[in-house]
Amino acid sequence: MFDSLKKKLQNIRTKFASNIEEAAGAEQEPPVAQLPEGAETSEPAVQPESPAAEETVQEGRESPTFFEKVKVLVREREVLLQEKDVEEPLFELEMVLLENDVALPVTDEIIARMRSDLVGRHRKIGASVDDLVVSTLRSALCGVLGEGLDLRDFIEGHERPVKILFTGVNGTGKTTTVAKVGQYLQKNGFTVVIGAGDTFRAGAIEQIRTHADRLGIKTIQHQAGADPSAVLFDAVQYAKAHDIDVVLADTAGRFHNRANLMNQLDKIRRVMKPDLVVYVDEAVAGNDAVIRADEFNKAVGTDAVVLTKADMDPKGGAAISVAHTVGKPILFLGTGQGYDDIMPFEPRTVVNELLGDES
Ligand SMILES: Nc1nc2c(ncn2[C@@H]2O[C@H](COP(=O)(O)OP(=O)(O)O)[C@@H](O)[C@H]2O)c(=O)[nH]1
Ligand SMILES: [Mg+2]
Repeated sequence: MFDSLKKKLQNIRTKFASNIEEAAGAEQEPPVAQLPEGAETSEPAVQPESPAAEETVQEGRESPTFFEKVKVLVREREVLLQEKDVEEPLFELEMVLLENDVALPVTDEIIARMRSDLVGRHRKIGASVDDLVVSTLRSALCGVLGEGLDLRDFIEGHERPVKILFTGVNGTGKTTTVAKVGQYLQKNGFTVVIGAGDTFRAGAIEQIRTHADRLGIKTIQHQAGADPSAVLFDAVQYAKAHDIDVVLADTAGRFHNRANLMNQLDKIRRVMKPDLVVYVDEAVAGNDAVIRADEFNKAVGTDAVVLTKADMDPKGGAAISVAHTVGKPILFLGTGQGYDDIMPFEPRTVVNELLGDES
């Protein structure tokens, strides 16, 4: 997932780090070179950090060890970066983001955040300059990814049955996502019914029915060609009668600019009264997915986004851009064709994945 972007970000990190190291070197002597002097003069310099360190100090040794002093000196290094110190890596970062399908306004936002975090401020450099770079990059990326949305919390906070409508264009993975979300919710202790609301495409009812049967989820279905609002109304009635927690509504693919299908969606919304309208698109579509999601939201409203096929997307641009562009959170990433291949979108985890970092 996002391998091309990950690799490029790794290179950019090195670039930033070497520029910052250079700027810091120009400002002050390297800390190790200062050590002999500092070691003699800074008497009570050490604040023990770990219980082990505290023990050693309490064991009667009055002055800190050589190693502890190095740590303190390194930790206290500070640098005041100027625009010229980061101009080049910032430009490279901008290019990398754009090449990897991050939308222009989102790229601008990330660069602006990085610049304001780095330039003209006294920044402490810890044991490694890379830590400073990573934390700045992490906070810029988290800034554009927003908060995310935990579906379990959403369901807990709403009256049952919670009605979730899945919509978007054809072939992006709506039906598969409905099945995956069904299993995810079952595993999290919720009961689920699926409404087979794609009555338009040949074979669509059988497709969702097959998934649901495999997962032991009840499907409410009508004949092919039936009015999808009637099917989904029935699914909601079924859930009410059987104390089901969640109704998942599959629908036919549609474009926001096709009037008849959009009118049909309007009717579905009026009849089913969804608590959550989820727009599904594929991460591999990059900027197209972001533009479609935005247009869809403007045309009919969207509460959250699922991006499928993230497993096939080396770039990650849509995943980075869509929440900021549409102003709605990403709910899940689809990460494969199996029912388990779904990942709740937790911005920090995704950023850690991008930065190849577990912390
Ligand atoms: N690799 C991959 N394929 C997916 C994912 N989600 C869906 N698909 C595949 O995309 C194709 C279209 O999926 P479908 O659910 O029928 O799309 P719909 O037309 O929007 O309902 C199917 O072959 C799915 O197996 C995903 O996250 N990763
Ligand atoms: Mg479908």
